[in-house]
Amino acid sequence: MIAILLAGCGRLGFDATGDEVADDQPDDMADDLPGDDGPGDDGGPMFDAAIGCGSGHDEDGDEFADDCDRCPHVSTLLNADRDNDGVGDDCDPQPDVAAQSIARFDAFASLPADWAQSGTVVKLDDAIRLSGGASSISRPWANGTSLFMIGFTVSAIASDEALLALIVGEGGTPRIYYCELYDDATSMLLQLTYTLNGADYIHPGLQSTAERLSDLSGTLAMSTDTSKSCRAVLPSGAVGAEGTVGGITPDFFTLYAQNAMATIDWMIEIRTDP
Ligand SMILES: [Ca+2]
Ligand SMILES: [Ca+2]
Ligand SMILES: [Ca+2]
Repeated sequence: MIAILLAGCGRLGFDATGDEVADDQPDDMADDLPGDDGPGDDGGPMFDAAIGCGSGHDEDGDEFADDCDRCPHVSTLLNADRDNDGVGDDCDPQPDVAAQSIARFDAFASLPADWAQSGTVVKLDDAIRLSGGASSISRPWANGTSLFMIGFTVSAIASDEALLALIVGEGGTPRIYYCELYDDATSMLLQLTYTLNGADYIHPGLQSTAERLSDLSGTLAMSTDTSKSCRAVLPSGAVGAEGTVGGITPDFFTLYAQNAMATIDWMIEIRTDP
């Protein structure tokens, strides 16, 4: 009864986990559960105020603001991070190795100025839309090990070959590689693709998918580790393709849609330190 009364009075100093750190203190992640501080005043905002997070935007709706959220694209109750590297367990490619950082998260509540646009790029409410024959946004990216991931919806495709791709490459050269969902108008593949000359396209990794690209929502992720990988999580489940890509030292990253109307809800880059 005492605890209930305290909860009803704003929970000042209340300690649900009994660890002698009040819920509203910034070091008390364990009991910063959404809802534990009362309606409208629960774990995320309380925590945010405590450590000064101020993005005011919560892409995944878990009440941790994007800039305080250790997986800003994955709704989680605890925001737990057991290796304490700043990337939450639910999105850390090595959750027990403290080597990752969130290098970039774009919720596309706005389109940051460092994205260069090409083709038809439309800013929506909390998303961007790439449409037409060939549209993209690009920004500089130094070669290294990163995991790029997007949340997307493709609402329509042209009857021609359509694709949605994450691309890295060397500016001013044809040397690029893709992680792409490629619909050839009869079926769809998840492909790791590269070209060194802009004419020959090689697929070191390739998997068929149950879905077609049109009317499809999911996530698409590319890892730029030594062995490159491309992975999609689709309504039918996860599909992956990986292989070796040599001879490319990327200096840009691109989100690209061809013959497709693709809405990109968010993009995250999780960097792994050497
Ligand atoms: Ca959040
Ligand atoms: Ca989250
Ligand atoms: Ca971590």
